[in-house]
Parts: sequence; structure tokens; C-alpha cells
Amino acid sequence: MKKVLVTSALPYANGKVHLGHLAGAYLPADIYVRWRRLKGDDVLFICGSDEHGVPITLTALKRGCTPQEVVDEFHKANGEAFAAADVKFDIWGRTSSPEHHAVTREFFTRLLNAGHIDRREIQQYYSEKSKMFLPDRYIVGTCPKCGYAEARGDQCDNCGGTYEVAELAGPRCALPGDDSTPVLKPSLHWFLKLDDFQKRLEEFLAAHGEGTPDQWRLNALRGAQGWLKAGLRARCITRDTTWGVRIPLDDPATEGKRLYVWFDAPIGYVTFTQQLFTQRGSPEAWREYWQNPDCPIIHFIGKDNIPFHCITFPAMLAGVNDTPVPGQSAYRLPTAVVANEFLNFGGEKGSKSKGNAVEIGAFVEKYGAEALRYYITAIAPEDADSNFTWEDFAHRYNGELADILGNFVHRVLTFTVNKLGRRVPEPGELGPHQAFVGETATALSTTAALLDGFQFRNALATVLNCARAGNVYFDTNAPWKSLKTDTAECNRVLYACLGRVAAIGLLLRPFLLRSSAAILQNFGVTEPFAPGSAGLRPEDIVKPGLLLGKPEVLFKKLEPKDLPSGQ
Ligand code: B3M
Ligand code: ZN
Repeated sequence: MKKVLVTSALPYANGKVHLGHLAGAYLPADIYVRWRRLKGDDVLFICGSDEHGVPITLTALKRGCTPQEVVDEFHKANGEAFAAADVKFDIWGRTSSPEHHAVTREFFTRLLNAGHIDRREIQQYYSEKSKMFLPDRYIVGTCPKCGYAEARGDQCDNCGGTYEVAELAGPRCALPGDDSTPVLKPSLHWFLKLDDFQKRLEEFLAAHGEGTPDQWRLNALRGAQGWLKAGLRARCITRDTTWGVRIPLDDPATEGKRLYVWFDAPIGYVTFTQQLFTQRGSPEAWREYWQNPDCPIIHFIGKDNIPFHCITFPAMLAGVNDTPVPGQSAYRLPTAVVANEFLNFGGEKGSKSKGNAVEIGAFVEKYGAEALRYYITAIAPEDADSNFTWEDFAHRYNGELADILGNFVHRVLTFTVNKLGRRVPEPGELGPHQAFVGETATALSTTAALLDGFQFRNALATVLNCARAGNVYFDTNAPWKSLKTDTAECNRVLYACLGRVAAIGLLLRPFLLRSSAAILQNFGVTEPFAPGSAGLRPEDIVKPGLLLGKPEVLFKKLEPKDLPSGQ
């Protein structure tokens, strides 16, 4: 079995994940994982909470609790939200775990020993009032780009601009109870010399450039190329905070400092894989994924994470390989970084402070995982930002899932049950109906190719089109008429339609698990998700004489009262 490692970006345990996150990094990954398992691959799906970083300590400060309490709450809540959406990781790890701290320290040490990390003195804001150095997020001031007075230290919420904290005009502390003016003081920090990797990353990226067989999506490719073109520079990988992974050095300058969250977070993918195999009782087997040139590693992320997955983390892996361990193979670099644009809400970026984003758990409770997975995939922001609106959700749910897909499946099955004594008819020579059966087969192979190419939105559209054309075919051939005049013709039409219904059941497997199982169950298929069953064809399932089960309505239409008020 071919091994494949799939990761989804580790969400910060500092808030509840919402539909925007789901669309960016989790649902497409889950669909891909399910698809590759159907193809018979040995796939690992790795994710977990990103539990460090300054926003978490800020939340703790505001709430008057510990950072650990904050991350405990959201690690649990987000794990439940993904489960509700039928997004099923093999492991849901945590970067606050001692195992992760140990692996991160090992990465640091190996990079240091290879000469890729050095210590530098920088000017850093300090609050005389709170007696502490201030990470960028703990400072507000006037944006140097647009003049917005409440800009954060590292990024402006008004214009989206990024800059160095020293460029902010009129800086103020943003600590609870401390809005004093900070002063610049020298402070020692550790830097990852990204410039050491310029050439290696150029070569790495060239292998995924435009026109290559392993070409990355353009957003990731262009983002990474942009960084390389500008020339890689050393980046500070430590912060003034006591929440995070300790710097593994016997040096008093490490006091009150921790490794930067973006240094440790991607290492989480490695740690969690190790933990998974420790749980499974074969603690060394993680190497067969991470240190195996034949195992593709595929990262699913939102576009804001492109630099860290396309430049920084590959550089770290390459750098760690510069201190080889006898008897161990080198880490491989990612095969693909599948980056998605943003899913917005009513035209705006989803944000916790605005409260405009829709939470996963609440949505599933009301509309179910199938509606969620359908709509989010139908509007997946694969090549451009897209927009969630309740109106569009209701419109697509009713117009596509209920009226087109559900209706086609239901009318074909009920006709067979009510008019043909529940039996799959004997088609005899299909004649001109062969074309429709051929189109069903084409839809299966088209969808497979789209899934292989990470084009989930188009893959799902193919399934819907299959049902749409099925309805047209059913109407045009009017089997309720031929039933009375030409039973052989009626049998041919229904046989062709049942094949298409079965194909829809098969095609829906990675997307809508419950609907897929419900459709296939009518044909007596009890293990629709068996590993390696991607090759199942309608003709393997729809056997003349087979007695069908009683169909259920798959999607009940939504009424205006089912939607949030005002929609
Ligand atoms: N937690 C950022 C984010 O959630 C960050 C991803 C880490 S992936 C290693 O967008
Ligand atoms: Zn601005």
C-alpha cells in the first residue's frame, strides 16, 4: 500500500473554529484523505491544536486565567466541532504536550549544531510599568501605511498592512491595565538563518513550478517565489514570553524567552505522527512517512500560512538534515501545499471580534454535517475568496441538494419500488440508452481525476451535474408512459437511471458520507467505504433482479423559518 501523509494546519486553541477555517484547511483535506483511502492508499491524517503564541496569553490575561486553561477549553471545543463535521483525523494532538516540546527542542538543537541559528541583539519595546519586554501583539499605535490609530504591533486590521513594530507612530502598551508608552531596549534573540537555504529552496520550488508534473497551486507557488525573489533573510525565532517551548540552551539570556510559535507549530505535524505510532505500539514507524522519499506529504492550509509551509518549514527540515543521525534517513520536504483562499461572511473576513463567522458546531446541530460539507465544498475558495451567505446556502441546499440530487435519487428508487416490484429490471440491449450509461462512467473517471488534482469544488459539481442530467433523462424518456406501452423500454430507462443513482452514491463517498451510505444501502451495499473500493462500478452494484430497499428522503427542504431571522 502506498503511504501518504496529509496534514491540516493546526488551529490556534484561542477561539472556536468556524466555517471559514473548515473551508480553508480541514474539509478539503478530509475529502482528499477519504478519497485516497478509497483508492487503497495507507493515509495518515494529522492535526491538532496550536497551543502557543501571544494571542493565547493575551486571552488568559484578559480572562484572568492561565494560558493552559484557555487552550484546554478550545482544544476540546474544536475537536468536537471537527468531529461534528465528520472531519476525522487519525490524531488530534496538542503542541503544549511534553512530547512536542521535546521534539521542538531537538529541531532547535540540530539546526543550531548545523550552524543555521545564531544569537543577535535587537531593539525591543519594553514596558517600564509592567517590567517586561513586549511582543508585537502587546503594542498598538498608528499604522504607518494608512494612519489607522488602533493598529496592532505587527499588522493593521484596517488596511491589512504588515510592517516592523518600530514603524508604528505613537506606540502604546496594550496590556490590561497598562497603556503606558513603551521604550526601546536592547534584547537578545535567536535567529534562523533562512538565507542559508536560498539556493536549496529555489531548487526545491523549481521542481513544483509551472508546467511541472508536480506543480503547486498558483497561490502557494507565487507566494513562495515572491519570498525567494526578495531574498531570504534571517528571522527571529524567539519571543519574550514564558508561554511556549523553552530554548534548549544553558544561557541566562534565555530567561523569560521562548521559541516563537511559528517555529514550533509545524513541528507539531512530526510530533503528532510520532505520538500516533507510539499509541499504536510501533514508535519508530513514523519515520516511514516523514523520512521516506516515496511517501508524499501534503499540507492543507489557508493562504495566510503559505510562507511558513512553503519556505520556513521546508528550510527547517532541510537544516535539520544537515546534522544527520547515523542509521536514520533524512526528512523529506512537502510534496504539495494545498493552499486555499478565504471564505468570507457577508463579504467580510470572519473574525472573532466581529462575531460574523458561523461556528461549525451550531451549524451542524441545525442543518447536519451533509448540508455543511455540501455547501462549503460547493463554494470552496480554491482559487479566489468566496462568500458565505445564508441566502445562498438556502438556495443551494434547496435548489441543488433537495431539488436536483435528492429528487433524482428518490424518483428513480420510488419508481422502481412502486412500479417494478422493487426489482432492478433486466435491461436487455440498451441501444441508444448506452450513451447515458457511458456518461455515467465518464462522470466517475472525471471526478476521480479532479479529486486527484485537489479540485474538490469541480469534483462535487460533476456529481451534481450527473443528477441534473439524470432528471432531464428521466423526464425526456418518461418511463411512466412506457410502463404502459413498452415495458422493455421502461426497463432499459430504469436500469440506466439506477446505474446513475448508484454512481452518485459512489461519487458522494468522500464528500457526504451519510447520504452516500443511505443511497448505496438501497442496493444492499453495506461496506461502501471499504479501503480500495474506489474502483467499484455501478454495474457491480446494480444487478438485474436485485431487490431494492425502501428509499428515504435524503434532504428535506428548508423553509424560511429554518434560517436565522432576517434571511
Ligand atoms: N495556527 C495559524 C492559523 O491557524 C496557525 C497554523 C499553524 S500550522 C503549523 O491560521
Ligand atoms: Zn493600516
